[in-house]
Amino acid sequence: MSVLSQSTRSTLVKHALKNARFQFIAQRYYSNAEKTLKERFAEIFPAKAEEIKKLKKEHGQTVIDQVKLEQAFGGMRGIKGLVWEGSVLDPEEGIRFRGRTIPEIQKQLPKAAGGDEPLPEALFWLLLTGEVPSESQVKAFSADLASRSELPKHVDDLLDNLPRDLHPMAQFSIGVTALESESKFAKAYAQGVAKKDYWNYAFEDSLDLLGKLPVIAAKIYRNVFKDGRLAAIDPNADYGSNLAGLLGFENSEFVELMRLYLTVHSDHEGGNVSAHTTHLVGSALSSPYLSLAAGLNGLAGPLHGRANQEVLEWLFKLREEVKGDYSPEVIEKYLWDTLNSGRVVPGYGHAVLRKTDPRYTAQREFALKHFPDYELFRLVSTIYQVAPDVLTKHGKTKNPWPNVDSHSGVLLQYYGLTEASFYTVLFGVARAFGVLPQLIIDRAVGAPIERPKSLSTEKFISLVKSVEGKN
Ligand code: HAX
Repeated sequence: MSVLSQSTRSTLVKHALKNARFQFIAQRYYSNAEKTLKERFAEIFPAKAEEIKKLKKEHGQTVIDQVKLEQAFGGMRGIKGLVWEGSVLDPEEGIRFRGRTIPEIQKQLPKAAGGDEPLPEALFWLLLTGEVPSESQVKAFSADLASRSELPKHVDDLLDNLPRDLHPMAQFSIGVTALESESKFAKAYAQGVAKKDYWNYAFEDSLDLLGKLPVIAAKIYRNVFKDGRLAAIDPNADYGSNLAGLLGFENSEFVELMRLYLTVHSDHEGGNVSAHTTHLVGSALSSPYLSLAAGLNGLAGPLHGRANQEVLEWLFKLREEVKGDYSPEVIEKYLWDTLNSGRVVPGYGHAVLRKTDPRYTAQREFALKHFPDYELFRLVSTIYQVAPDVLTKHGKTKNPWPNVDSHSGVLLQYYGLTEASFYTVLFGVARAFGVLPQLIIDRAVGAPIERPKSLSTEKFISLVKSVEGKN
């Protein structure tokens, strides 16, 4: 929704006095556009909590899924047992954020002046409320986040004193954990605040945390790879622009990349390791700081977010070995060598997706628009032509198509952010945009502590015997 001019507003109000249709438009405008995110969420969530209560009461006993033994031993793949409001992942189509595909998000969300890419702050708003904010709302929200960016001295000092060879994701998780000292939720809980008010403190912690993440990430980057000096936050700039500036990049295309990157890496429904972990730890009423730090520790794994680093390292080895020959035959041989040595092809495969990841496609389109002839992009494109066939012939993976991590590193390389071990930190900043809205919703609707049932193999054997005996 765009900002209305003063004259359009007056016309709308005049018409609204007489006409029901205009009344509706005016109501929508005034109920949404003038409110802050917190005011809007406070208006919306009681109805959501009520809807959930009614659903549980009326349909709580309906059987919605059946679990096979192979799922219990297979990472619980496909079991419908989690509630996640922000996004749903379809195996064929990919992610939808509150019902919107990535191309729709790119069209519908507010953008920075002169920019083409969606603002991640607007996505946060959408994920939390289900509504697209107006440009003026996003601008105010960006300024709110920037105003929360300052780190406490002990976190600043802690990050400055970590060993430079400690992996950036470990540093990131330590920095976020140390912010626990700032938790308004933890303090309110200790003072015995009522359950119905939890969301208010989870909301404040989440926004404080979101505001501080670019500074933590950039401090790690500047300490480990540069001179340790950090630029100041611009209180009037949007989030992506501030993140780029803090990292030390001024190129306006890189700023656009950050906006796109943060948006597409944010949310991927609730079952992935980082989202699920954040939600699980939050369900014990750990603060948003401790919950996100736990999620980041999961994101740091090579089968999850660290795959973006693995992809780059794998690409560089490939480049070294093939000495400039990017012909499909040579790349096919390299892929087989990887598979025959018992390793996975990083950036390919997915636990849910069964087609090319639309997050990959969005990044590919960014490259096609800005640097179609870049050598590494051409290499990634040739791998995209060859790898799905090889992985299909190899016959193990259920999904031979590329995922988000297959492409992100190449975009960063082009603009000079070449240090691959830092890539998952950027993913972590983005993931906060997806998992923090759900934490706030969890507290607002009074979600319970998570506690699925586990059995030993022995118990599963007797369970299987008894079930099969009855069939
Ligand atoms: N290369 C080689 N083998 C692969 C493979 C790949 N890219 N993807 C899956 N397989 C193998 C699995 O290792 C598994 O082998 P085993 O039976 O020997 O254990 C078999 O194929 C079946 O796996 P699957 O059911 O298709 O996939 P999973 O749901 O078990 O795992 C993974 C999904 C993403 C972890 C997997 O595809 C993988 O390891 N991919 C490479 C790493 C990667 O790109 N990770 C990032 C995923 C996206 C993400 O979370 N980003 O953060």
